[in-house]
Amino acid sequence: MSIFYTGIPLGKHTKVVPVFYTINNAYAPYAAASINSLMKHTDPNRYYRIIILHDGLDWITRLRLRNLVTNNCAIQFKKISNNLYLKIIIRYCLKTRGSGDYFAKAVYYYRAFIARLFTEYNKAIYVDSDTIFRADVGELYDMDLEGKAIAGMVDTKILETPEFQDYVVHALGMPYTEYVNSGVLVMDLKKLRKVKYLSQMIEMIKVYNADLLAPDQDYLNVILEGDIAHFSDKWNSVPLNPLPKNTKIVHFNLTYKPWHHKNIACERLFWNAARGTGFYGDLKRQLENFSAADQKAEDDKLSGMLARATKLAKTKKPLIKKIEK
Ligand SMILES: [Mn+2]
Repeated sequence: MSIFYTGIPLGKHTKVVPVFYTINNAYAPYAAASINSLMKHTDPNRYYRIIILHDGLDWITRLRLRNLVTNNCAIQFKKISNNLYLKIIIRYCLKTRGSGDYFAKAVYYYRAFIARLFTEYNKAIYVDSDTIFRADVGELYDMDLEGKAIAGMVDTKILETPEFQDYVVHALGMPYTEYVNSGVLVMDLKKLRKVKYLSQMIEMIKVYNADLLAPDQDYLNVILEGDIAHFSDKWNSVPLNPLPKNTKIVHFNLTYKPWHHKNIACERLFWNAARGTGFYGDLKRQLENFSAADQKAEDDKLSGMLARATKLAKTKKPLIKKIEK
């Protein structure tokens, strides 16, 4: 029996869909809304296992998250700690700027541990906490990866911003038309174990020590270049108004946060999912308390990112490279 056994028998449910989130206490309210929306779109003939990788959640947060589960779903928590690789990542995060609060936290790197830590699974979904489901995640899970290590959505934000395009081409040394957003991923865990994804990333951190724009997402793209399948943006869509009918996951990426700003497209979807999670009041307070100073900090961060993208793109050779063995 796995040490993660949660006590809920599989019974007639034969198809288990493992879905990973990586969060800390601060991200828990958004993850709760995402999980709530996921639960509302499950297939009764499937069994879902939500696995939360975290750095220490307080008991009330765990309780609220546990309370979200329904009949054919289990939730389990795994604290990532006392790990040599994690120590290297934390040291790296402290030394480098990354792109500020949105990306630079060590918690984002937890997704790199999934294949290595969860050898009982051969395939899994990873999803950011700033997402809302409008369809069964099992449908995405069933996607045929055709031998590739992961599947993701080519980053639309990148495609429309020349500064980011130049960054990907020059600083990462890859075509920007191949660069995926890491907010929603289908992972072939067997393949990721085979290519030693995590140790490759650690090795590159040690060798290059590069101050990248979207660190772990950049590593993911460079390490797995050519080994990435692409899915449609209906599975990882920025909030749009009107939202195309067949959109299956809305990703409130970058500054599109309904808990910071009013009149964000698709905000109703978010608030409906947040209701009943136990975090609704906290989230409403975040919205009310978002100040002019917070707004300025956000604007500065975004323009700072563009300026850094331009600066980093001037490099003569890529800032990181896959280490061939
Ligand atoms: Mn995100």
